[in-house]
Amino acid sequence: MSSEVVEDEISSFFESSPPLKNMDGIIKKLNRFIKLNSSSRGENHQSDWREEDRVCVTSGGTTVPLEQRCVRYIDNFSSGNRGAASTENFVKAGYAVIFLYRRGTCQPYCRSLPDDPFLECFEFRDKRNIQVHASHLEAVKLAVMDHQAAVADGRLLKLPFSTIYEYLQMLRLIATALKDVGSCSMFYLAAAVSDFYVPWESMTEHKIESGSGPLDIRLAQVPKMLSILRSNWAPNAFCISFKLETDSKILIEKATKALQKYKVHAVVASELSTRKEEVVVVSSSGNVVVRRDCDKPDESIVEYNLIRLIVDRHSTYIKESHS
Ligand code: 9Z3
Repeated sequence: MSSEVVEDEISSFFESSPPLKNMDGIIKKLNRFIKLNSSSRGENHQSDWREEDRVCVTSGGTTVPLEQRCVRYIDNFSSGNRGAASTENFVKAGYAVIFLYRRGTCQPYCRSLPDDPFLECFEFRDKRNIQVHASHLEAVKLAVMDHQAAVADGRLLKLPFSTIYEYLQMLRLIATALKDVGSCSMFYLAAAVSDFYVPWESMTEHKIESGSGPLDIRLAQVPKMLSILRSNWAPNAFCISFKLETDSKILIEKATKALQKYKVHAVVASELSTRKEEVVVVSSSGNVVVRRDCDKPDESIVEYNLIRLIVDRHSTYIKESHS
């Protein structure tokens, strides 16, 4: 498909999308966050941006509404665990993180809390006071401290989405806002983005009637935004995309194709059932298998070594683009 056709498809996707609620508020938050993490380098410097690293981490799955006044939608498996764990490690590495996440999925610093934290973490001391249960005290303390420090230092901005429409419009806003940051910015696209959707104009407004027998719905292909992100939205940003397959035999071949097609700097390839154990980072400098190591506390999640590798590659990229 020619690049003009792709661009036309992308334009018509955005033109027909329902407008983002609170777009102005999101833009304000974004600009404030990006400014906070930059400072003027003085008159003798060409750029306004201090060389501080910023990353947009996308996380969780996008929904595909079936009705405009949505009652039903198509969803996918993504828990947001990878995005949340990666965000924590990027903050540790000194990055300011824009965490674009699916509402209701895993949050940074909450991974070690029980799934139902309010019910399990707290207990009544007396009728007026509740306290954290001793068994969860350390985990809650760490989570609250780390989260507050990241937010207070201006290192974490959380922006939620639900639908494919919201996700892609917000990604475009973030890319546009980060454009001037150039090579110091990174896109780490771990969200599981729907490949198919119901175009807004062909979607029924009201709840689909259930009494009229089997339902036929035609799903259109979601235009691949990666190409326009790389070519127009943020051409100088370091870009990491993700590939997920359930058949390990085709995983590396698919990831390699994506690397070449979208000209991203690396593709992180995961197989569904082993995604928490290992990933393969596919790039032009070869393929690297990254595993977790349960014997070392830090390395017990695959994201620890993964982010170290990605941060290292990003530093090299920044140096090369400034030389
Ligand atoms: C991923 O591959 C992520 O690593 C996971 C993380 C979604 C597997 P969890 O959220 O899982 O921790 O449960 N994300 C991208 C998956 C994807 O849909 N990629 C598209 C594809 O494979 C390309 S954009 O075609």
